[in-house]
Amino acid sequence: MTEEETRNIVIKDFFKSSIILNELDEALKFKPDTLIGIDQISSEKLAEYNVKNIEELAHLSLENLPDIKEIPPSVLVKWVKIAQVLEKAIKEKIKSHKKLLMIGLDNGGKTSILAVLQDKFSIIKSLLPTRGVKREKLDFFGYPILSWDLGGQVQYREKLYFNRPELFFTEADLVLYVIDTQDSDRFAEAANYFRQVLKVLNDLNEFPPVLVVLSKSDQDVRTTLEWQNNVNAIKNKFNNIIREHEKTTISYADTTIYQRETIMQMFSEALKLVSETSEIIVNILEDFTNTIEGKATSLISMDGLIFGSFTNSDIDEALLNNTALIMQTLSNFHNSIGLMREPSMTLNFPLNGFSIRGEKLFEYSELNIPVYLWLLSDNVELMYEKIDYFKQQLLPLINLFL
Ligand SMILES: Nc1nc2c(ncn2[C@@H]2O[C@H](COP(=O)(O)OP(=O)(O)OP(=O)(O)O)[C@@H](O)[C@H]2O)c(=O)[nH]1
Ligand SMILES: [Mg+2]
Repeated sequence: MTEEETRNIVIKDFFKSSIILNELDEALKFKPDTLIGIDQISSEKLAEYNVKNIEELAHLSLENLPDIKEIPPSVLVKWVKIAQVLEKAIKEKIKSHKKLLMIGLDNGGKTSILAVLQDKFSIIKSLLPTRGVKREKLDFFGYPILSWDLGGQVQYREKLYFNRPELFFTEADLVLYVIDTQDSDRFAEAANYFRQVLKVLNDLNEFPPVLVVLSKSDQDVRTTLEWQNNVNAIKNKFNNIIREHEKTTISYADTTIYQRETIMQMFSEALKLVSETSEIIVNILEDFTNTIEGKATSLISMDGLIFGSFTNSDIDEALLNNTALIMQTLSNFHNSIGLMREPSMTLNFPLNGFSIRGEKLFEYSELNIPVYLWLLSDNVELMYEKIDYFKQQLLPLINLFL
């Protein structure tokens, strides 16, 4: 199957089965009720407000939605967002890869993070400082990425990147700015470089999301007061710089190469910054969690990519995600010694009055990686009432996410 054909199938998942899709861009001219989840009566109502097709639905302004009695505003918002994601996917025909820029001082841990992402643990010990830029194709869960690892030694920073910034800093989909949390002597230098990078992006009129990676947050170090002070010092410095750049979205994530899951979680965060579909996934999780009276839900792939989580309590979210990741590791081990994968896994906490259950929803990418829906609830059985509807809404989004 060609890539084009694959994309068509992904797009087709958003539509009811009755449509025939020949040319991708034709799809935008279809009536709203060709989409799964929009009924014919609502579609006719929308037409009265001059919204006759998916493109027009995507172009409604979220700040100023028409007041349609028969369609609750929260539902309309959801439809508009889905139409927007679809329009973007179709118009771009989805770029063949995403460009990831790894930036930071020398010895910060950039190349090591890329090695862990690719499970190349054995090369980490023998890594040398990166000379200039190293470009590499990564396949992250079937998500095609072109990483640009900008060696951080001072000669490259001063003589190469800022002399011809357009060669390095344009068209990035994501910037990971890596800073060594244990090297407090160099925080000022790292902040200075960060400021230069943001300035050059700004001058080029480029505003990719930026994730500040707090690297070398090793398990034994994290609990020390010194490390916590270091992280606060970094955030203070960086937040000051960020304030000068209101168009750029920035967040933080800490990692250590000694715990692969920290790198996976960081990368999941990063992908959420890049992908607009993730917000819709969280909306759908919210809907689902509320209808089945759960405390927290998460959608996680078997190799640890968290597509989205919903909860009203951060503690519940941490409890659910950490438990789920460990149970998945256990399941991977069972699988590796030849056991069949269980479609459902439950951990009961009878004294605490709740359970955590993971339910396999589907597999994604050509690698057939299982994706589990995890639920923390007093009554996990309720999840089965709505799960099919939920699955139908999520599947096309997951395929677009990647
Ligand atoms: N303790 C600890 N050491 C790390 C971690 N990540 C990387 N290192 C070590 O830090 C050193 C530098 O790592 P690199 O990945 O080569 O750093 P880099 O940012 O690519 O450096 P340049 O290529 O010079 O820009 C290596 O000795 C790594 O083993 C981590 O999470 N914890
Ligand atoms: Mg390097």
